[in-house]
Amino acid sequence: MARELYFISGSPPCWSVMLALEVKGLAYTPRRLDNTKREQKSPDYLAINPRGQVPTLVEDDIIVCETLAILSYLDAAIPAPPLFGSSPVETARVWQTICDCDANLRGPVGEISRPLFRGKATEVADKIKQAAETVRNELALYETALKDNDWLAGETLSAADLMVFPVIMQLLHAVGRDDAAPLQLAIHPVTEYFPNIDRWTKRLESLPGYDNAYPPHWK
Ligand SMILES: N[C@@H](CCC(=O)N[C@@H](CS)C(=O)NCC(=O)O)C(=O)O
Repeated sequence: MARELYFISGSPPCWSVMLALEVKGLAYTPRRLDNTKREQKSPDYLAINPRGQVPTLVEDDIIVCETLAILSYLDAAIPAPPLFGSSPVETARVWQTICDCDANLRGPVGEISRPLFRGKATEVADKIKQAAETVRNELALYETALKDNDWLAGETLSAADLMVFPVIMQLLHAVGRDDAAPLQLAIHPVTEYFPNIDRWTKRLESLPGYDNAYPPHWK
């Protein structure tokens, strides 16, 4: 069977799917789309994903769009290791963490990282600082959750970790830039401000296949 993943480098949802494929031990052909050329809006790609968004997983004639739909599909196809918990309460914790991240962290992280990646930090400094306050409050919750736990939602790695990790990595990549330093966002270095989160990111970085999923344009 031919398995392909369409992705844009650095896209957190794509990174989540790539990590899930590694965790499940599934080989695939990466199909990188160039956002600067708007390749995700080409007629060929729109025929696969009518919204022109990534990620999209293609397995022969099966096409799955939407990150969480792809993770659920992979988990149903290859149940071990489970990504969505092994008991009702674990499943609840996984979804709770994913929903919390989507509702409270993903947006403000984008408000920080987008202008920084585009070299526009000074122009929207106040907006970035405001978003950073929200993000610090969110990170404080993760910091507490990770105090006595290795993973975000249960005893083992789950879809919660795979969904939250790329969002936090995007943030850390952005706030670690030189032009973020004058903004004094109190997030970088993460070892100092959020040591439990730092240890958790290192746990994910040591997963087998981690390097295969790392955004190519950051290498
Ligand atoms: N809800 C979608 C969101 C996907 C999404 O926002 N993808 C972005 C990259 S992070 C994208 O495709 N951007 C390019 C575009 O919209 O043209 C999912 O989780 O799969």
